[in-house]
Amino acid sequence: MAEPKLIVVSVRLPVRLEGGGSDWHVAASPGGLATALRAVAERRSFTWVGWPGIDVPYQHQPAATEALKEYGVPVFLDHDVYQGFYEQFSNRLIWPLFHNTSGRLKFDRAAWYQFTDVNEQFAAAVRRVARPGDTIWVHDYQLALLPQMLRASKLECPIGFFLHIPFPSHETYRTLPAREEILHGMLGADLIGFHTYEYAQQFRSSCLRVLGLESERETIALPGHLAHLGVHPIGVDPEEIAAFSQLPEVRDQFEGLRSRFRTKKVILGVDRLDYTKGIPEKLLAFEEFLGRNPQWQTKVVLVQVASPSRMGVLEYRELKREVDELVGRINGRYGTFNHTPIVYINQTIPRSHLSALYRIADIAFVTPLRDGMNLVALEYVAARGDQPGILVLSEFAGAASCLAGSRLVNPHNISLMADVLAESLQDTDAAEAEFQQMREFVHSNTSEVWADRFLQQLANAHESHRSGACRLQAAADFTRHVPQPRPLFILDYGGTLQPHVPKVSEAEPDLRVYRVLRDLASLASVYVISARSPDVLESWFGDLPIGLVCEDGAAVKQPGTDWPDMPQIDLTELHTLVLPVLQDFVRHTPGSKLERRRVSLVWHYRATDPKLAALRAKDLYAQLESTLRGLNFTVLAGARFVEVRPTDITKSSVVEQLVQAHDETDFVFCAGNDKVDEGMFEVVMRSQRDTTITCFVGGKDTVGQYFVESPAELVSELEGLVSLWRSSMATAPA
Ligand code: GDG
Repeated sequence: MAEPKLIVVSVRLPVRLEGGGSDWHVAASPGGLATALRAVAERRSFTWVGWPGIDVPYQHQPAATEALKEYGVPVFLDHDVYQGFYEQFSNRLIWPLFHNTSGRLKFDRAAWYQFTDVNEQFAAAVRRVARPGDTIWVHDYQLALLPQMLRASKLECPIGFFLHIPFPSHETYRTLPAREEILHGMLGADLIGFHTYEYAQQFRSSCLRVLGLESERETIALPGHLAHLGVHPIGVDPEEIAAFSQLPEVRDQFEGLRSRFRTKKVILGVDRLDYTKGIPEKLLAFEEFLGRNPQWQTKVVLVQVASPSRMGVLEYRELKREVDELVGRINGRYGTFNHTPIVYINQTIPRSHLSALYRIADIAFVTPLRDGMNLVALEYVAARGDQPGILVLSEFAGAASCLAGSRLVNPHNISLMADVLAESLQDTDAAEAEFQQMREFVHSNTSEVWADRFLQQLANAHESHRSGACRLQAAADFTRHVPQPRPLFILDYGGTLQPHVPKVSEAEPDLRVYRVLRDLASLASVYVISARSPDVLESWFGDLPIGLVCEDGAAVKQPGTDWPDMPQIDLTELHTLVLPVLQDFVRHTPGSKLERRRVSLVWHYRATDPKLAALRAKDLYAQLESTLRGLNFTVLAGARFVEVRPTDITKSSVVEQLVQAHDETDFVFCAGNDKVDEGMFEVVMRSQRDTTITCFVGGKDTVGQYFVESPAELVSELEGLVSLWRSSMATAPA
C-alpha cells in the first residue's frame, strides 16, 4: 500500500505554467508557503493541489497536467470564474474585511457563487487524489469553504486549515454577507490554525455571535465533529536565508550598496503594494521625520521596495497613484543634486537584491495597518546573521506578538513613528540586546518547526475524534436479533426524538416519531422522558403502550396504566431562595425568561445575546450552587438553560429506578441530547448489563458510547433496528 501522503491545497501552485498548445513548461514561482513547507516535503510523500497561474483551454489541459505531474495537481479555472472568485470575492471582500478596512467592501452575488464554485472544484480535485489516511492541509481565506466540503465527502483524512491573514473582531466579521457559510466552511477542519492567539479568540467570538456556538478555549463542538483551534505563528528558514546571503552575487550586490550608501544610514521598507501594508503612512512618517530633523536630511535614505500586486483591482491602482505622488513630493522637497531621500522601487526585485538590502539596512521599517504575520520582519532578522539591526514594527502585524525586541509603533500615529525613527537612528549601535531577542525567536520558530507543530496538533486532533463515541449505525451489529428478555429503551424527547422548536405549541411529535415508538413498543419496554406536563404527554402519546416520564422525572406513568399522583415535595426553599435570584437574572438579562414547573424552576437564555448569556449563566450557576449548598436541590446547566430541581427528581434518578425495575433485561438503550442527559448515560453504563447503548444526539463530544447528529438520524436508526429485528423474527426457525 502507498505511504500516506500530505496533500497541501493552496490557491496557487508553487510553480507557474508557461507556454501553450501541447507545449507547456514549468517555471519555479516559490512563495513563502513553498519555502515554509520545503523541509516537510523532503521528509514525506507530498502532493500539492492548486491553480497553475494561467488560463489553459480545455483541450490543452491533459498536456498541461502532464507537464505539471512532478509538481502537483492542477485545478484549471475559467478566466471569468477566476475573476469572481479571486479578484472580487477574495480580494475585494474578504481581504479588506479581515484586515479591518471594510470601507472598501464590495459584495457581488455572482462573485459569491463563483467563490463557492471554485471551492467545489478544489474539493473535487482533492477527492480525486486523497486516500484514507492521507493528511489534507488547506491554506488561506480563498479556500475557506473547502474544509467543510471535504468533511462532507467523508474522506477519513485529517483536515487542517491555516489562515494566513488576521481574523477580525466579531463586530467587523458579522458585516460579511456570507458570514455563516464562511465560518461553517472553516469549522469543517479538525484543526484551524492562526498566527496569533488574538485571531483565534476573535474567531471563537464570531462563532458564538454569528452561529450561536459556545466553545472551549481551544475547541468548538459541532454536531458529529469537534474543531480544534491552534496558535501557530509562521516562521522562516533562517539557515537557508543566512546561507543565501553569503552567495557571491549577494555579496557583490551588498558591496555595491555599501559604497553607494557609505556615509548614510539606510531605512528599508519591503512590501507588496497593498493598502494593508501602511506604505503611505510610512512615507508620511519619514517626511515628518525629515522635516523635524534637518541634520538627517542628507544622511539617511529610505529604500522602499513596493512589488506590484493585484493591479487588476481598482483599489490597488489607486494606491499606486497615491504612493507615486507621495514619493515625488518628498523627494522634490528634501532631495538635493547629490541625494535622493527615498529610493522607490516599484518592481519585484530578484531575491539576491532583497537579501543584500536586508544586510545593508540599519533599520527595517515595517508599518502594516493590519497584517497576519509579516514575513519581511522575520526575514530581516534572519538575513543579518550576527549583525544586529533595528526593527521598527507596527503593533498591528501578527509578528508584533512574537518579536520581543522590535520597536512597536502605531502606524496611524505618524508623529510617533517619526519620533521612533529619530530615536532609532541615534542608537543603531546599541540595539544588540533587542536584536538577540528577535534572533532567538526567529531561530527557534522556524518554518520547519511551524509545519511540524501544526501537523502534529492536527494528527492529535483527528485521533482524539476517533477515540470518542462511535456513530450509532454500528450498534445494529451487536443486535441482529431481538434481545430476550425484552430490551429496555429510555428515550429523551425534546432535542432527542424531535428537534427543539421555539414554540411549545409546535413541539408535538411528527408521524414518524409516533410510528417508530409504536413499533418499538411491540418489541421492547419503551419509556419517553420529557419536560412536558402529564396532560401534554397524554395528548401526544396517551394511546401508545409506552411508559411516560413527565417534567424530566417528576412522575412516571407505566405502560398501560394511569398517571400516579404527583409527588408532594416541600418546595419552600425553591420559592424563597431560588425564585428571587432567577427573577433578578431575568430583569438584568434581556431576552431571558423564567419557567415555573411543578417541581422546578428554569431560567432559559436561548434568545439572549450569546456572549452576555454565557457569562450570566456561569454567574448564576455559581451563585445557586452556593445558595443551595446543604439543601436537597440540584442545579443543572443545560443547553441554554439553568434549572433547579429536587436532587432526587432528575432524569438520572428516574433512569436509575427504571433500570432497577427492569433488572431481568440484558439490553438497555438510552438516548439524550443535552449535557444534563449525560448523567442518564452514566447510570446505564454502570448497570452491568450485557449490552448498553447510550447515544448522544448532536455530536461526538459526549460520555455516551454512540452518537448521531440529529433527531432525524436517531429516528431512522430506530426504524432500522425495528425492521432488522422484525425480519430476524420472521426468518427464525419456528
Ligand atoms: C500573507 C499574509 C503572512 C516582497 N517583495 C518582494 C519579495 N517579497 C516577499 C517578501 C516576503 C513576501 O514577499 C511577503 O510576505 P508578507 O508576510 O509580508 O505578506 P503577504 O504576501 O501579504 O502574505 C502575511 C504571510 O501570508 C505568511 O503567512 O505573514 O501576513 O498577508 O517573503 O520577502 N520577494 C522578492 N522580491 C520582491 O520585490 N524576491
